Amino acid sequence: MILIGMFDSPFVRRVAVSMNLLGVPFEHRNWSVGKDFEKIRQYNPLGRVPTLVLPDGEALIDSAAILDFLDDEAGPQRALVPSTGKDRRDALKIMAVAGGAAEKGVSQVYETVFRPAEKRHEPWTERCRTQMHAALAELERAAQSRAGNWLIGTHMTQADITCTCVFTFLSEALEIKRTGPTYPGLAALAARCEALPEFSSSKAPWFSPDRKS
Ligand SMILES: N[C@@H](CCC(=O)N[C@@H](CS)C(=O)NCC(=O)O)C(=O)O
Repeated sequence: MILIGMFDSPFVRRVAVSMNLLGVPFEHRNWSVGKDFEKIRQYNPLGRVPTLVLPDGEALIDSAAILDFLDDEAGPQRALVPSTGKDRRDALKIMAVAGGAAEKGVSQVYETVFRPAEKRHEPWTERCRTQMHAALAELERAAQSRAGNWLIGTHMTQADITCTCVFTFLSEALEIKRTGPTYPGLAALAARCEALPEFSSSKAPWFSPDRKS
């Protein structure tokens, strides 16, 4: 399988980490949504990442659909989202809140990357920031209520993976630690996950020790 997209995207990264945890090998195409837009569009009409190309050439798009495919292949015993009941509902809710925080973070990044300074609209960025911090506050409450444990049940689930990929992305791309409230419960969860090889093998360039900024 071929995973398209850079690991600075929390959506790409949660797919990569999930494939690592499930033992599904993949080839990685480190394509940028900016400069490699046309190449990505050959596999995904939206030109977005992640895109997962299966061995028969079928291309799956959107991380939620890709994660659903991976869980389906793994079977209910190994699936990363609990298969039924309250654990499933809770995991899906945490994933939705974390995914929303990531979208609001991505919107803030795109405001500076894709839009010239004179076309930026501060009230829109402020709205995104408010939504992102409200989502993080909710995730922080969940993390603190489960301190030292996984977010759901007794083992790592997609809730932990998604929260970690999103928290790491927001910490690094937007430096939320420097500019906003701190989230010690999420930071502890992320530190625990990021120490695992399944996470560390899919790190974005900003983790590089020689990164200057
Ligand atoms: N809902 C999508 C969101 C993916 C997403 O926002 N990807 C960004 C990179 S982080 C992207 O492709 N941006 C380019 C664009 O939207 O044009 C998913 O979960 O896969």
